[in-house]
Amino acid sequence: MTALLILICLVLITIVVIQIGKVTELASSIRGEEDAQYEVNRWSGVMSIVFLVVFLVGCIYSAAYYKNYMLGYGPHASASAHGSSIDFLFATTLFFTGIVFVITHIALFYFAYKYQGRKGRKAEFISHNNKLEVIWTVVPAIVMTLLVISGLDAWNEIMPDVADDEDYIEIEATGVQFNWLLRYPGPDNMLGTRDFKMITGVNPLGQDWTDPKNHDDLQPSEIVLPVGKKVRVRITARDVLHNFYLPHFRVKMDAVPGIPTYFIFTPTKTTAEYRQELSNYPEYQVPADPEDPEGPQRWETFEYELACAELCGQGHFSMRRVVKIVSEAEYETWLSQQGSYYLDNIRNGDEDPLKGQLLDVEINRHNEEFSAAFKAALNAPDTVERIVRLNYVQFETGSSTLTADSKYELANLVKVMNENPSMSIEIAGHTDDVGDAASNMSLSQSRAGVVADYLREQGIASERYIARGYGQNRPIVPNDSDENRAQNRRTEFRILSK
Ligand SMILES: [Cu+2]
Repeated sequence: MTALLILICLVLITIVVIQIGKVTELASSIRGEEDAQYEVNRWSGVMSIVFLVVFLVGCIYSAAYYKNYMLGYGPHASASAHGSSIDFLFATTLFFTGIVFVITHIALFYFAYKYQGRKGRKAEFISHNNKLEVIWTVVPAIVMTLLVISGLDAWNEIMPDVADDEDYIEIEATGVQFNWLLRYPGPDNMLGTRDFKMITGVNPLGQDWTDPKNHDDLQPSEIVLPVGKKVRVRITARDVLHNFYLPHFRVKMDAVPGIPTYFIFTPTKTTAEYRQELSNYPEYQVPADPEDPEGPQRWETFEYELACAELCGQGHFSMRRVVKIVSEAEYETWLSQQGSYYLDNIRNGDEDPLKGQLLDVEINRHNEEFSAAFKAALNAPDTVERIVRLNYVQFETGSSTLTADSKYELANLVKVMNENPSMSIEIAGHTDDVGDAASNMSLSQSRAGVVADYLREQGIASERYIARGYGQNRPIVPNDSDENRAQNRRTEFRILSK
């Protein structure tokens, strides 16, 4: 039915158009064909001038009106060291192309008006004009050369890779449909190796866990960076083309599967500083949430952002990530709160090729724990609090044979004994309440004795320590669960004199 109606409409419109044409023809032949044509020419000429004025005024007005929406203008100042040179390049290009835009439009429409066909006027035939051709070739060539050279200059300034001796942070961003997988190098400042063949559900980047550089790598959900520090971003993709875009920092680079790219930039304004600048603009002095007029204003909730600037599929829009620029101290704090991806998600799981082996990162962490506990004990005001638990001194079940990994913790004990030559200690063994009290007592005694023997072998004078077993008499928590019993099975030492 609808189709039929549309068809009828089309037929009727066609008939109307044909009829109008016939009427116009008829009118022309009555008034004289030529005069009618000149009349149309004059009308078109006048309308060209009207269009020219309206169009140019509209362009200039809208450019001025929307100025604050453009990067580099109003509130959108750049927040990186190289950003201003890109903004300058854009402004310069806009200046020259703006001039050409205005001149060519004026010429186009004014000439159409001025040289319209009139009665008694005849077009002049010009085969060519050398002077004109030289002008319209040379002038654009000079301007283009200037623009290209200054563009190249800016590119060369922005794109060189970091030198080996430079102080910088390297992070990595991998585009995936539809997410950015971010990676930080951790305390060793080095990103571990990857291989796409190792990608699994729990190893989204295909990190090679046998590479120790991977053990401390972090995978945070947002980018946090210190202000004033050079950052090198390794950019890559796992499936299709993505684009790593930090608009406020004028950073934009394709993320290509199989071809790592990079971008180096130095943030110059913290998020807080940028918010302060935004607070000067009326468009940011409105409530961030229109539903909540009393809530924070737009400038207060502003965050820098990472976006994907390549239309990579349906969920493209969700590739937004928050970027925070903070002071060096805040950055260090944030970094120390991030857990290593490997230790939190892979360690001793099914996919851990190093299951059961003690790792350097773990040994370091144990050493740090020991140092902190020893320092606290040494400074404790009360002698009964001067106890350090040797968490990583462990024995084979039911025996007083040390496990191989106990040597690291024992080395810490030997170290502090050597560093504090007047210190004397009591080495204490404790068990849980499984089994009979008497055998627990003798087990704890022989375990404390093994630690004492170790100190003796390392050349620590024997009058500086005594070994005692307490059996199951001094639990630190009730023996009512496996975890608690494990806590009660322990070897510790008490500082008798400093
Ligand atoms: Cu994308």
